[in-house]
Amino acid sequence: MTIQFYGAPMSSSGRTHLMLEECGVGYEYTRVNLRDAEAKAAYLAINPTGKIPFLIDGDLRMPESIAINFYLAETYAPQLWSTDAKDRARIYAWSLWGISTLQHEALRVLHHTMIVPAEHRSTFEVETGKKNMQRYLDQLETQLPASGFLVPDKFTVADLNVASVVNLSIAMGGVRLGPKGQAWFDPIKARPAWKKIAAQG
Ligand SMILES: N[C@@H](CCC(=O)N[C@@H](CS)C(=O)NCC(=O)O)C(=O)O
Repeated sequence: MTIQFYGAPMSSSGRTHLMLEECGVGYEYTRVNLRDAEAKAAYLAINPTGKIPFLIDGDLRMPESIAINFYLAETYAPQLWSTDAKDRARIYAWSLWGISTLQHEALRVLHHTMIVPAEHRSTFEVETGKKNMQRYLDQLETQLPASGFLVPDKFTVADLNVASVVNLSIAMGGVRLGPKGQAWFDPIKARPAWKKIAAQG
């Protein structure tokens, strides 16, 4: 049975879309227009949380981009996973750092520059978000292993998960990667899967 993937461009589903491409597995992509009330109502019947991404693989129905990516790596792309418990711990730690620590600040900036109504936007929130994003990108710079991969010695789903959040952070402006971070990020953006998904917007 073909994997069903629900998502939309420029959203949290991007990292799952990327992961599906990295896996080279067959899947059917349904673009969900969350701004269209009728489309959203139809989608709620499939995924009651209404959030994207959402993945259906046989009897497995799951939300949460990072969890989906772990599942896809373990099931379809063992080269992006690890059989070693300590390396898996590193995959979890980096991915959760990305989604909860770094992305929290990127979303703070996003909300106060583009999402909330103008009268509720706060310069303080934007400046604090940018300051914290830079602090975390500086941590990435100092903690990147010499191998140039987050989990020593191999490219894993952790690199992909964190790169997706770094991409959002840089898009928010006012932050930059250090030389080691840039040398880690550039080859990820040059991967065929990244180029394909980026071209779709
Ligand atoms: N932590 C979730 C976040 C999912 C999420 O909030 N997705 C947004 C789009 S970026 C969404 O579906 N928003 C629609 C809604 O909240 O109804 C993940 O990483 O999958």
